[in-house]
Amino acid sequence: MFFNQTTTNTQRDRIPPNQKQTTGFPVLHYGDVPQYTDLSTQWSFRLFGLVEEEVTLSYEQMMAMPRGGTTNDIHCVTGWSKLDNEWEGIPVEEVLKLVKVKPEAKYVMLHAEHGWTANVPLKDFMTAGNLFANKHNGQELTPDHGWPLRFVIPHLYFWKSAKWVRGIEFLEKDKQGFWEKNGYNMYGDPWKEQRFAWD
Ligand SMILES: Nc1nc2c(c(=O)[nH]1)N[C@H]1C(S)=C(S)[C@@H](COP(=O)(O)O)O[C@H]1N2
Ligand SMILES: [Mo]
Repeated sequence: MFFNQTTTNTQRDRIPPNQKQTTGFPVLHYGDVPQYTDLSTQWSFRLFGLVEEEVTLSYEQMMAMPRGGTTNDIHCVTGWSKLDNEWEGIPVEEVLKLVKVKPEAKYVMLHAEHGWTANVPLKDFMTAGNLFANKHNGQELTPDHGWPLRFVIPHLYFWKSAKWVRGIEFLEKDKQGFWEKNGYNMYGDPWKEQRFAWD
């Protein structure tokens, strides 16, 4: 399925408070960009935690999944917003068909390379249009933007959109991810300016 999440608002209404529009595509992350020489042996994608049966996919299996796309605006907590991003990849709804999530699961933790994590409520994770992207504006992602696969959840600050994503953990209780442990907000709604823990 293809979504366009940008058409409902006028251009001005699309920039959340205290954000500035950028036309570039800044690179922002903690740590080193992962290097891969062979994705079939160095990469896998794991669904675990509160599921009936854990599933691990190879890169080839992930790329063979049903595909979709979404066009949206992204908002980094450091103050830049980038409008009209076209993402392509595997919709969350397709990934969720691979497991039976236990009813007590209410949160997910996105796990990325090097142990980096980000937490989001399960309900937000499942929002239509969210996807595991391998393409941005028609091009394969570059390594610094998350190749081979990144999560995209545009209605929260962009730090929740884990680059180099390697798995989803289903949890009963909310838990801090990497930036959340470093003082950032557990939820991160850009329209409410939920930047830091105390916001
Ligand atoms: N694995 C990982 N993903 C990450 C981050 C990170 O440090 N590590 N930073 C986040 C932040 S703060 C932002 S703004 C976006 C930036 O994505 P970009 O570099 O493609 O613009 O990635 C998010 N995903
Ligand atoms: Mo960010």
